Amino acid sequence: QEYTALKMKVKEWSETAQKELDGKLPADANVFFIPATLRPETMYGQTSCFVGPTLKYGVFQCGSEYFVCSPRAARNMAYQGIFPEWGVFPQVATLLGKELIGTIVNAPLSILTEGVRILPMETVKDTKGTAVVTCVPSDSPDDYITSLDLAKKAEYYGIQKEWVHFDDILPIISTPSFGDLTAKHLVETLKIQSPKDTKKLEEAKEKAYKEGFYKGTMIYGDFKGKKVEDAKNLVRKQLIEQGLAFGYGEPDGKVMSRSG
Ligand code: ZZB
Repeated sequence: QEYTALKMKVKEWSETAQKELDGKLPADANVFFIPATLRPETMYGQTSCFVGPTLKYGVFQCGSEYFVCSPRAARNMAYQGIFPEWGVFPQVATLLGKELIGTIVNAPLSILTEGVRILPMETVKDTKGTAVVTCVPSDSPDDYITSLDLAKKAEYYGIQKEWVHFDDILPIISTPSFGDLTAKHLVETLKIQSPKDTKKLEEAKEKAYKEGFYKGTMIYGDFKGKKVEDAKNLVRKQLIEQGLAFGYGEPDGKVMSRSG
């Protein structure tokens, strides 16, 4: 599974993270949240970035920079030549996802140029990607329903409703069957009520991937007018060339067990 690992630079830490990190990082450190995505062409529509509130995250030193992701992902990266020394991924701090909430990060290519917030998503898995998930409510049904839930129950989640940016979702991709806002269309037609409707969300995701990839046309960004099939790699290449992303491969079960 080849992901695009995006570099979202920290602009301002949450108060709890700031306290926890005090003395562990240089004051002017360049720190990045690293979400793993299969949809680089949707990055224009990022509205926030999710972490699992009860999951453990590490801050890892990578040359002169620092990455925030799951320890599992950092380990994998260290065996893909992403860290300067093979197999070495120095961890300078550990934080719980909930301590990171409210942090402001820069979202490359997003229309929200002032940055987006780190928000909680209870369904983030520790066993996939980097355990950091960038939120694109126009094209990801999971992101759409989670954003809706966060906006409705902002107080319960200890966040501000404005952090969710749910009100004016940017259409990025047009498809014949689902229109310009694929995720909204699927959540509504499949009657998905909550981020915990796992089965329906799985079905929605499958449908969104297929329709988007094979029939989608870009209606926003540098590759407006192009088919998603073509734009996907063009956006990925652009992000990598600008130093805003890198390739990250998910080792599959077989490879893992063979190598012990
Ligand atoms: C942005 C994005 C925009 C995504 C979209 C999807 C979609 P898959 O298909 O199951 O392999 N993701 C990544 N890591 C995790 C995790 N640890 N826990 C939960 N979700 C995770 O999943 C890959 C996608 O699931 C990734 O691509 C990421 O969300 C999320 F418009 O990044 B994506 C129809 C999907 N559309």
